[in-house]
Amino acid sequence: MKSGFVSILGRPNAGKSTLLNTLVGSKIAIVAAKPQTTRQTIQGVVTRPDAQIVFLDSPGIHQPRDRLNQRMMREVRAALEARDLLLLMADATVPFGSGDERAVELIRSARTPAVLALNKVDRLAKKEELLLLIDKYRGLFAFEEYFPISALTGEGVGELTEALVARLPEGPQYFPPDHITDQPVRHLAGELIREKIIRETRQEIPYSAAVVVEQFEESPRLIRLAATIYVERDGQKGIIIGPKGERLKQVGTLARQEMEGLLGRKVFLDLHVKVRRDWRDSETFLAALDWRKRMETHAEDDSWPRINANERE
Ligand SMILES: Nc1nc2c(ncn2[C@@H]2O[C@H](COP(=O)(O)OP(=O)(O)OP(=O)(O)O)[C@@H](O)[C@H]2O)c(=O)[nH]1
Ligand SMILES: [Mg+2]
Repeated sequence: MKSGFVSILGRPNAGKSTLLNTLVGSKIAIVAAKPQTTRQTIQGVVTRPDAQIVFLDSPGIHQPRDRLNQRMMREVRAALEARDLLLLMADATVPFGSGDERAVELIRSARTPAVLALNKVDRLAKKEELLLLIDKYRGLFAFEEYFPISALTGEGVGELTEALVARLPEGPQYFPPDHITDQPVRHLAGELIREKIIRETRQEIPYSAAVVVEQFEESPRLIRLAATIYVERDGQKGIIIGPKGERLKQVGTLARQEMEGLLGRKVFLDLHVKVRRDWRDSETFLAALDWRKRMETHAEDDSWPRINANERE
């Protein structure tokens, strides 16, 4: 048995969360076409008869401007430590820039073997560009291997997984086969609401929205949840609610439908919008959003159940 810990790192929008979902075969991480979607690391576990890989999806590597960004970069740095392997992902459809150089710099500083995945090859018209890009990266750091992939279609993901397994040490199966993530269902539910907000709104709204699940009650056929969407300013509240409440209704419907599909149960969703001025710079508010901290406080509380593979539909 081979097993180990692999962090997925890269710039915002590279496709890290998409890859995590493809690897695990279930949607556990939210995905959106706008950068800085992922705010906290999430574990995704792949178990096969001969191997178990514990992946960690991390926020995009960027220059922090506020306290939320600083916390996100702290999550990135934590994801560099005590790993067997690092997987740097880059979007092969956008030109190499100084942000990519900084990402390589971070990888180099970790002193852990790293593999490079060049993503979104399904959208790449000229495959020669891949070779140039690989040369560029090779000049900056000696990656163990280079893989063109599409996290979206799954192209190249099998080869990548085999290469990762081959480089992992012999080890135990750390988690039972039905353990696919450390994230509680309650947090994923809040994240799905946030994903719909990111997709349904524009400009600064995606970055100004946070979701707190206030109530989460499970029964065999039904999940009842109430969540508050926090925005930073009064004007943003009106935008999220939309004319005649239509945008909020749309966000709620899309989130509910996806939750019902993922959890195989009917969901009652109650959404509210509140203003919490400049919450991105409020340490107390940011600490309250940290689901790992909240799980510690609610360790004995069954309103924070974990997700397991049995719940996949
Ligand atoms: N065409 C194509 N699009 C992709 C692929 N992988 C990801 N995407 C798209 O790229 C966008 C960003 O994907 P995410 O998985 O959210 O990227 P991320 O690296 O997790 O981004 P952050 O969480 O913001 O750091 C989404 O619109 C995805 O659908 C791919 O292989 N091909
Ligand atoms: Mg992400």
